[in-house]
Amino acid sequence: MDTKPHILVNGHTHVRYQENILSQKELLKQSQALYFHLNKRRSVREYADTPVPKEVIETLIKTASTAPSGAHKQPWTFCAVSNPALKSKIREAAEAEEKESYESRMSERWKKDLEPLGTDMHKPFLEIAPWLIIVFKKVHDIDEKGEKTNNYYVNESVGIACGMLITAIHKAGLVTLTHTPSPMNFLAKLLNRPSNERAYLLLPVGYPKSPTYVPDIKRKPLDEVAEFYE
Ligand code: IYR
Repeated sequence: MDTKPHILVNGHTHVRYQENILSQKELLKQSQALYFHLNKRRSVREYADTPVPKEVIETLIKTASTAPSGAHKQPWTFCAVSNPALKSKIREAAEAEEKESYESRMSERWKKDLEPLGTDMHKPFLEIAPWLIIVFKKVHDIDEKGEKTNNYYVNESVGIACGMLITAIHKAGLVTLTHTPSPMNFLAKLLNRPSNERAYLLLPVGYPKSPTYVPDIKRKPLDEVAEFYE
């Protein structure tokens, strides 16, 4: 058997993948344990103001940044905000957009669909949660010479990274929600982001207020979300 630690592909080093092969019994156990745990995840809108150490947030972001991306360009920036004055400015601007959305931009049908979730234009979590992570997508990059370079499948890549961030936050015992004030360009202005970055998603991160209540939603069963072709 060939057990070289690395090989060359198109002149580039490929290192050996560190495989982690489990027995079928263990495979089932691990996959079920993760499902059981992730099925408890809920979008939480009420937060405790209990601090979360910066190192935890750094680690969560490093985890998200392990996501696969088009041509491994990692076209994302995670902006983590704990500064109270900045959080207040974000809340003020987000609520101004949300007011406009709830009062005139969103259709009656859309608002009806949101009724069971109990959302409205008020976003106190933007000030109460100890951290806000604002995820920016990089529509292109800029090299050392100031020239534009390409990124690929940017929305897919950043969406996957956000999914991994949400998973990491839940696994750490913290909570979040996917907040999408729309339009989101006020975030690039408030955070002084360069012209190649666009706000993609805002995730408050913290401990849940206790007690807090979440809508009694049901998830679709497997046969409604999957088709098998065997
Ligand atoms: N962006 C608004 C509205 C909203 C839209 C959807 I779709 C939701 O699932 C929840 C809320 C807000 O954040 O309130």
